[in-house]
Amino acid sequence: MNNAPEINNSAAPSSAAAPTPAPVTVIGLGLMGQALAGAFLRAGHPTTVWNRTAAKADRLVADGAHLAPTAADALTAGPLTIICLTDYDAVRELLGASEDALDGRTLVNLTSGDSAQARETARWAGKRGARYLDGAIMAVPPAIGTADAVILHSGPAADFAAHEPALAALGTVTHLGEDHGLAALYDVAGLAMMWSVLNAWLQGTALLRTVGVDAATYAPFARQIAAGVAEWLPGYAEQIDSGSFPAEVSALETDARAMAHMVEESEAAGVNAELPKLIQAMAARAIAAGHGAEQYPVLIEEFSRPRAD
Ligand code: FVH
Repeated sequence: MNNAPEINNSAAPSSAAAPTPAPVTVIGLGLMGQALAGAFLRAGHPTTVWNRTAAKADRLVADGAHLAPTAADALTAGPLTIICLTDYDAVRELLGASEDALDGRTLVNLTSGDSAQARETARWAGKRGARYLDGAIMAVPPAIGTADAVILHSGPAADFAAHEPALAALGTVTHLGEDHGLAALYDVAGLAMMWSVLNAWLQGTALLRTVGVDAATYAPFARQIAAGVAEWLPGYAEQIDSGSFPAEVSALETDARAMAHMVEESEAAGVNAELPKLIQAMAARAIAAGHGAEQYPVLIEEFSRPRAD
């Protein structure tokens, strides 16, 4: 079954007669909230803003935003409110103090958090009559308002569809599914990818620096390897989804011998060997469980359960 989310790359302007931009509210004007409100303004949306520290709204007000005197006023200024605060505790504190303003509103919470917090906040908001979408921003503030800003949403599809034209002003917007926790899970999965790639690069860089190869020299080589490995993902995903791991290019026990070299090189060079040893230990467990002749993605079985000590 293909559950791939639909990606709507609709940040680019359309030549068709555009509907009048809907009013939007942005609560939270940190680095990201200011970028979000700025993108709405540039796209022509009447934009109401509110921030605990009001001075952060100054530039946006100069650009045409309306500063609401209270968070409750901001929430009732229009049908759609985007919230982007430090964390979910701040969101619940803020919304809890404005509960009466929530009935009939749609909230899109782009604050980072985990899936349990997203589901719990959706339940909480629903009990107060609000429609709720959770979201995750996979971009930095300068990218907001361009197609490079990928913003993931989860929650009721009808609520996403109702506000997609406005949300599209922020970037490439995607609806992942009805489960409110999905956006947060994709966010964490993306972070796992990002940090794993960076950690692998740092490991190699640390090794090469011991012989005088600087980071800038290694970076293009590392980039080529990362891009090449990325090409393997669709085929490896098929193996994982089918539960069959034939060694088409390399067996795990072959990889494990290379892992031993990585540990030995790291230790001999006097660089940190924790990460290579962790990978080696996971492979050793899979081999001990009889998977040595299978291909690398068979390690999904190690990743899919807590380590049994
Ligand atoms: N900045 C980024 O690149 C990342 C990209 C990925 C997604 N994150 C998430 O976005 C959330 C906000 O991040 P931010 O960069 O805008 O963060 P700050 O600049 O620190 O602004 C924080 C805002 O939250 C307000 N706030 C905090 N606590 C409360 C509270 N108890 N009541 C009301 N507002 C609160 C804060 O207000 P103030 O300090 O200016 O008065 C700021 O508006 C975050 O989840 C990232 O993980 C951004």
